[in-house]
Amino acid sequence: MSTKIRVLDADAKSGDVASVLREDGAVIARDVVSQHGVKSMTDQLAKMMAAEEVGGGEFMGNRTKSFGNLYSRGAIFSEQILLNNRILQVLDGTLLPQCRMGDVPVDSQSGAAQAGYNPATFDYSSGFNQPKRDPVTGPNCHHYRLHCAGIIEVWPGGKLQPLHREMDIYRPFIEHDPEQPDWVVACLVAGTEFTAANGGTRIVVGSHRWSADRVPQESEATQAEMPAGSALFWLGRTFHGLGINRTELPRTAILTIFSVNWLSQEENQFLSVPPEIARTLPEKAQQLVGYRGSMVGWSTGRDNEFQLRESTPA
Ligand SMILES: O=C(O)CCC(=O)C(=O)O
Ligand SMILES: [Fe+2]
Repeated sequence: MSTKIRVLDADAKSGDVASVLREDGAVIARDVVSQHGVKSMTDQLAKMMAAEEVGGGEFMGNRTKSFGNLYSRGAIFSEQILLNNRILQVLDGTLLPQCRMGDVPVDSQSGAAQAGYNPATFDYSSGFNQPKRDPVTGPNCHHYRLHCAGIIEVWPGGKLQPLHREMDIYRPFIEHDPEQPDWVVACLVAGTEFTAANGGTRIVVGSHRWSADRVPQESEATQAEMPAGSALFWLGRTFHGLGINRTELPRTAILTIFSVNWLSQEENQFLSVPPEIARTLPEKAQQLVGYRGSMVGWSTGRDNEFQLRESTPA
């Protein structure tokens, strides 16, 4: 395993991106969003960002501007990120849901393109006696959905963000365990070029497999360097943090973190993207925001697949 962040080109198979992510704890996939897509997203937020003061507090390094509620700020974000097949396929390959969200490549034998339910499913109709699952092959959840999402600009000056794991928010209820499956995956789309000089995200490659007591040293981190439109993925168990910007222009990240459906979302998406806004988004985006149920998350009178719909009376 390399200590550098491996970079896969636009023509790499999503399955290979997911394999590197599972092996190294982070990976860069090039050209996941077009330059036009990136510009449309950053333009949409430009006015609001311009009105914001640089700050953000100690954990963010004191020189950032950031906002959550990303998917309530225009359908462009859903179009570019939540409906992005390459992103969804990488999530399918790491969070291992029963309900896949990306298109499955055409099966060379049957010719059938299979999307949706994984054949190795939980079968709730047979009661609660589910067979034991293999966490390495999954399924590890019924579906996955948004965990938190926003834009982060790093401005010149500031301090290093402490190296942290996204899973730390669940401590002490869930402690780091290198044998755990992946329950949280971050997908950061570069809104500007990322360099070592402008605060490219620091990643401690391989730290998802470390024992719980190992403390990361700054010298073990490598910075993500990539052009705008590339995506940096990291696992919820990988140590990382934003860097210091030593240039004159801000560095912009469009950060979407996803988690398995049975964990509580970090950002309360039902407040951030309330039903009246979610209804304006494509149905797949509504599911990914969290308007979807299973044995967890049901609501009486609602279609579990698309909970903004009334269910048809039996
Ligand atoms: O923007 C970045 O480079 C990473 C930010 C991050 O990891 C966080 O805020 O939790
Ligand atoms: Fe983070």
